[in-house]
Amino acid sequence: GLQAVIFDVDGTLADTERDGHRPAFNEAFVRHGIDVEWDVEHYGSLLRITGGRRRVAADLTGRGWDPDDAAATALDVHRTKTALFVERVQAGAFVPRKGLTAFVDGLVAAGVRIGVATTGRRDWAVPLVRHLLGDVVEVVVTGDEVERLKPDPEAYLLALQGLGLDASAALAVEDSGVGVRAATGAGLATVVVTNGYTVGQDFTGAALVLPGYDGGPGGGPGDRTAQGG
Ligand code: XBP
Ligand code: MG
Repeated sequence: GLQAVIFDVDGTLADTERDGHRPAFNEAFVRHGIDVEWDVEHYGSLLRITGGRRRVAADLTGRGWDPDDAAATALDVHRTKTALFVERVQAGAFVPRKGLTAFVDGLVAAGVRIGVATTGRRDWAVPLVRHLLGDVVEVVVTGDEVERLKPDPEAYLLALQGLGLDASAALAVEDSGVGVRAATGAGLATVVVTNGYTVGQDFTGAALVLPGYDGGPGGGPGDRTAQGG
């Protein structure tokens, strides 16, 4: 039977992208004197590029920057962005998605173990996971531990390894098409809990697609406002 559930972080545990990472990137651009501001819609389209550093580099290259300059600047901007985002996490700026806490409590009560697989940076991901889920999480795999970011399955494979389980004994919970490819690529049955940025993406291979943890509409953070998708 089911022995563990492995959760993605961004968009799955909390609504961290639109009002979290995005403004932190924008503040980092300001601090580095770069005249770039990512609005909600543009950031949504950039989310197909995983990894904040790669996302910045791709955007700058798209604006005509030399690729080497873009890569070097992305490294600096992303370092600043990470520090800013850690501050937001420490300030308690993020809350669990509606219904998540009850869902996880139910799993733990049923003896199901909890893991996390993100390819975001460890500096912010570990404190955020502790803040959102407390100490029920046994294994946290982050972008610092993998060679290849999602949609590569590496993060999920490492999480399974950390739990000592085969994919057949676990379930993944994701919010995005990129995440579904990573999780199913690791052989995991995958439940998608959509949000405003991800609803309508290609979830081919997912076992189930839900609008929220508590079933009904309004269960997703993106339901607070229209975000496109
Ligand atoms: C989410 C990402 C990350 C975050 C920003 O990854 O793609 O890039 O948007 O975090 P996942 P960083 O789906 O694996 O959670 O800036 O630390 O990359
Ligand atoms: Mg996600």
